[in-house]
Amino acid sequence: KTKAVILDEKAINRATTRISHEIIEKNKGIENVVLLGIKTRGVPFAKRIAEKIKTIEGKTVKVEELDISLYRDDLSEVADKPLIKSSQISTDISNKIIVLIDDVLYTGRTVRAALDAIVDNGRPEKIQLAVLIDRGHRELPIRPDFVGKNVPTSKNEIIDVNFKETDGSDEVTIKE
Ligand code: 3GP
Ligand code: 5GP
Ligand code: MG
Repeated sequence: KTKAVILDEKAINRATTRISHEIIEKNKGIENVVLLGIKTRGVPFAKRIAEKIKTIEGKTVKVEELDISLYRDDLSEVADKPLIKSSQISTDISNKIIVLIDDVLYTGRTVRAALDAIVDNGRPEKIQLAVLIDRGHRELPIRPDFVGKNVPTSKNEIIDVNFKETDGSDEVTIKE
């Protein structure tokens, strides 16, 4: 019921800018980097990072999309098996540095499914993970390389991520 704003538009923008710089720094440029956004909101987030990288480095980084659907009982309960609906990674990812990008990291099961999809597609040089919000409660040994904000949550809380592209405004809130 109660809603608290975790990130407003400016804070989302700053976090996106910082993560973009960190991706460039960690990889000493973006020569071999491909951004892989997890649908739905990982995709607009990935595109924003690509825009920032273009502004910072003057170079275009490829953005691909991965569609993973989850069996679950409700919004806060994610069941065991994230399902890869369709994965059209159209780029040859062999020897590329893949940066997986999602809005929220929770149990880690979505990322694990994404790793399967990537590995099925080729042998990347490295895979890294960027998320806007890490809400904790991992059930697998997965940790993000780049984080917008760590937000300790209880399991019945929900992080509401709104982007202009998908929701008309930029705001991240927490509610029960
Ligand atoms: P997304 O597709 O942008 O990630 O899963 C559909 C949407 O429901 C997700 O949008 C996400 O924002 C929202 N959502 C809120 N809580 C949860 C949750 O616990 N698990 C999942 N899978 N999605 C959640
Ligand atoms: P995981 O597989 O790590 O449990 O969950 C990650 C996926 O579920 C992400 O794609 C994310 O969008 C969604 N998710 C999990 N918890 C939340 C949440 O509290 N808020 C939102 N917006 N998405 C969530
Ligand atoms: Mg998501």
